[in-house]
Amino acid sequence: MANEWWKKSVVYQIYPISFNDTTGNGKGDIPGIIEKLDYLKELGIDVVWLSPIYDSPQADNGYDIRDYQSIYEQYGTMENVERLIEELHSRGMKLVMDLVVNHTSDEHQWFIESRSSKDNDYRDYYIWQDGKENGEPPTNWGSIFSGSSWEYDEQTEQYYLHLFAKKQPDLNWENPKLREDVYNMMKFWLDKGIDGFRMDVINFISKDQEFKDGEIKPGEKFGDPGPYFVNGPRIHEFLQEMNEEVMSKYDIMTVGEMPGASPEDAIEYTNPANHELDMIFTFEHMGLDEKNGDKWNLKPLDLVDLKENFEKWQISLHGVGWNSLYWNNHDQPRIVSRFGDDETYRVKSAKMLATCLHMMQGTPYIYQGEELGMTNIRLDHLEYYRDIETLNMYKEKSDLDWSHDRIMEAIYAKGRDNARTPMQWSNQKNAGFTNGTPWLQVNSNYETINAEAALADEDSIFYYYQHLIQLRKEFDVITTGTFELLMRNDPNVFAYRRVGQDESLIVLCNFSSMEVELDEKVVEAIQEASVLITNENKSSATGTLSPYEGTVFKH
Ligand code: TEU
Repeated sequence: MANEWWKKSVVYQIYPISFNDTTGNGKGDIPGIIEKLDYLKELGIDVVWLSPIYDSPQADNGYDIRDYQSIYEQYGTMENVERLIEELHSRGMKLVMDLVVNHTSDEHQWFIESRSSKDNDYRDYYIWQDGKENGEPPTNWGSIFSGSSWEYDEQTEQYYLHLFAKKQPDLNWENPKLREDVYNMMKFWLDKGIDGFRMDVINFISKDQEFKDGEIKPGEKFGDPGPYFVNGPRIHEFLQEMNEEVMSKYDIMTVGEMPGASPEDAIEYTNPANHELDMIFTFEHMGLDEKNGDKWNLKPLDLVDLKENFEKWQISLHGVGWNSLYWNNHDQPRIVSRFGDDETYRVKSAKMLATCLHMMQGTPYIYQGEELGMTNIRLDHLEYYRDIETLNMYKEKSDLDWSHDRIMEAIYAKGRDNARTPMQWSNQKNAGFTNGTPWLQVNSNYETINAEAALADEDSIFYYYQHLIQLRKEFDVITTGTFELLMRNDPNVFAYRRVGQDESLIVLCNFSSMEVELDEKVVEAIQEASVLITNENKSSATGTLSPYEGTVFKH
């Protein structure tokens, strides 16, 4: 905790299956990551967050773990991971691993034992309940990946809980033996020299023990279980225990993935005085383009909502917690397709979006390919999609009478495979990702959008990110300054001021394809200022912003 190095760090997320394949099996691997470390160093990142590489039957690309302490064969070996740690450390970079302990795979030894009999020692490692008197599941809860969140098991005639897929049974955190095993597993990895954890849906681990039915929202078949496990009754106790047993003994960073956490929750989780986590991932800004809490129910973004949401997080956490900043990860569509323009203004809008995020307070996360402005994909047939969430959702929405076209539009806008298409390294076959058949189609735009082209072009998105990362190192105002939203009601301009001890910044971002006027007050404020970074050919203040312009002024 001592020096809080993660406050000045920029993290790069690698989704291993789609990063770089060295064996020709169509899936990325650990040697493939090692091959690209100089590329990451060139970008200037400090920390790599690696999505799960553990042994897994891959029902959810590794978020279903069979063995926490061995490596998925197709990704490589434990020796490869040890070498990855060394190679990162020798370049001055760190490694954060994914910690998935809300659930395991149903093929995990604990679950095999647990389901074998009611008196097995591992029975209480998972959440088993009797059905209702009529034989229905214990509660009406829906699963995040569609259907009921309970699965009946004939062997012992009880149901087990799975908030995600059937193959992802939820662990029972009420059981102290389970908790101890998790802490020991964490120490196993930390003792290997890793530098922290990204904790998968960690605010879901404490379940209300009453197991009551949830509210059924209009148009839905199942009840909403959220109130019974999101930021559940014992969550702070569990995290404090984990901190005392594990985190407090190492100099590491932790980030909790937390759907449904408000800024008030985030302060509790990340205030150093509480001894829980260093930061969390909020989902609020990712939910502004959906209706009724259903990500597939599309709604255009109102920029004012986005601005006010960031304002709330920036101001609430200042001095009492810590933000993480992200536009993208392996679960979200590509930001340039979502809030930018992935055609005419692809390069410019990608830079603008980066500017807007990277000038805020918090630890920025860059998801593989974001630094190239990689875009969403539209696959012609449902069968080309691989993601379990997408495939299950298709069935569920069809049953609810959504038309094929409506569902496909939702997949094009929000499907997780948008983020998971192979990394585009070059204009060679399969974008240089593999010599074999890629596990998911490569985006056909790889001939122009690829790392090789970006590295050869000094105006590329890649070098723009590199510059933003350098600025974060150079100017303390970015990490410590206050935040003030400007031009609050403007529907196109996201403008804010950061004030620090030695300098202050005015960040101006145009989220539209039109030229826009700036407020007089803003124009006045930037008169004497110099341009710190811009995606426009601009060296001094003007009264307008060009389409998708992002410019930062500094005093
Ligand atoms: O995601 C948790 C989560 O609730 C959502 O982001 C989810 O992926 C989905 O998009 C909701 O519509 C985490 C992981 O990031 C995700 O990849 C896993 O599938 C999930 O947990 C289960 O481990």
